[in-house]
Amino acid sequence: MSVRVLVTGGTGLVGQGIEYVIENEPANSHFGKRDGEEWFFIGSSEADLRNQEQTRKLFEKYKPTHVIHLAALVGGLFANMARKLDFLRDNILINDNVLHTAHEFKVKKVISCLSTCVYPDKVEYPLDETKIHLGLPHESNFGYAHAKRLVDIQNRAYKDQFGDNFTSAIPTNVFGPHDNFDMESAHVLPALIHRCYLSKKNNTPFVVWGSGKPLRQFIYSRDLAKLFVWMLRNYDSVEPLILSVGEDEEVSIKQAADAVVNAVGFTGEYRFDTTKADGQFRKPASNKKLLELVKDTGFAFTPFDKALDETVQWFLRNYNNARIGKPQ
Ligand code: NAP
Ligand code: GFB
Repeated sequence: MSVRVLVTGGTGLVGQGIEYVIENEPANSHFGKRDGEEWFFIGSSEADLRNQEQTRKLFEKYKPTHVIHLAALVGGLFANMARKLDFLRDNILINDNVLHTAHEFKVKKVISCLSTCVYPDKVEYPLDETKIHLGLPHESNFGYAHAKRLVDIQNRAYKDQFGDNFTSAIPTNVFGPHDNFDMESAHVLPALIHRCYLSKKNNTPFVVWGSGKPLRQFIYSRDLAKLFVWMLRNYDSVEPLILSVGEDEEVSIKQAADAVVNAVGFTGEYRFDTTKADGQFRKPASNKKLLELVKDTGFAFTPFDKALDETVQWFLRNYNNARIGKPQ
């Protein structure tokens, strides 16, 4: 049986992580490409998924049997705070078009991508798969968070009424090669890597935004990619699945910034701009369910410092083609 996997958002951080894994892991292994599989990694230049007709044309072209749906308007804290309606509307349009077209084309499985920032801001920790809808998300990203929560509701409705095998993954903060390094819209690690690189190059102070006190869990895009490949082949429940490093891997933004300073080799002045927002203080996620499911696959997380170093080396090698925003 031929398997045709369409990866929407295939040109982004997570999508390129999956393409790297499929091309570099041993063929027919747990995470490598399997005989009879074809993988298609698409970006917005092929189809604007906010547009229903363009979405249909894309499915007619690739006739996918399986979809990993990653495409989204994505950004860090400050982008979310500045564009709550865009993050709500764009993602609702993209998700509804992809899920309904997948339903009409009788796609065998769709895995969509939520985020741990969709969880309620005030809930008993750690976060697990049962707590998504138990309260309002953090103020800073309620647009994105509600659009993403709706995917879980849509999956359940398609399953209930038509039996569609639609499910979702819930990653924590992701980092790695091919990320968005534009300091205005990026997430914290790519923003700090870019800013620290410029501070070293221009001999200027390295400034971290906020107090440095918030806590985060960071998963390497190439580790997350393996878990998406595993889910595609082995996970058939509508229940979302958290894809994260352990709770004990939670680090402060200060510790993350220290690791960036070390990876970039910066020795100059380093300070915090506390006029900038801290956002949600923490969103500690449990990966207990995941570890139980992948215990026989030999999967292991890449140590943070090694993953960060690989990301910095990729950034330095690809600075001229990377997403860096306005030239500095
Ligand atoms: P990214 O690097 O910004 O990539 C976004 C992808 O979506 C790109 O391939 C982009 O295509 C595509 N896209 C955006 N708008 C589109 C549109 N209107 N029509 C078609 N394609 C569109 O994002 P990412 O970090 O890889 O995120 C992938 C998924 O992971 C998203 O669903 C995101 O919500 C989720 N997630 C990310 C994080 C994180 O920390 N990054 C954490 C949790 C969950 P172009 O390249 O052509 O623009
Ligand atoms: O990664 P980040 O933008 O997203 O910010 P969130 C994490 C923390 O890093 C915040 C601090 O406490 C920021 O104050 N920070 C320090 C910085 N310096 C910087 C910087 O230069 N840029 C950025 N961006 N942060 C996002 C959600 O929340 O998590 C998104 O808004 C998405 O919707 C993403 O879900 C995964 O973790 O705060």
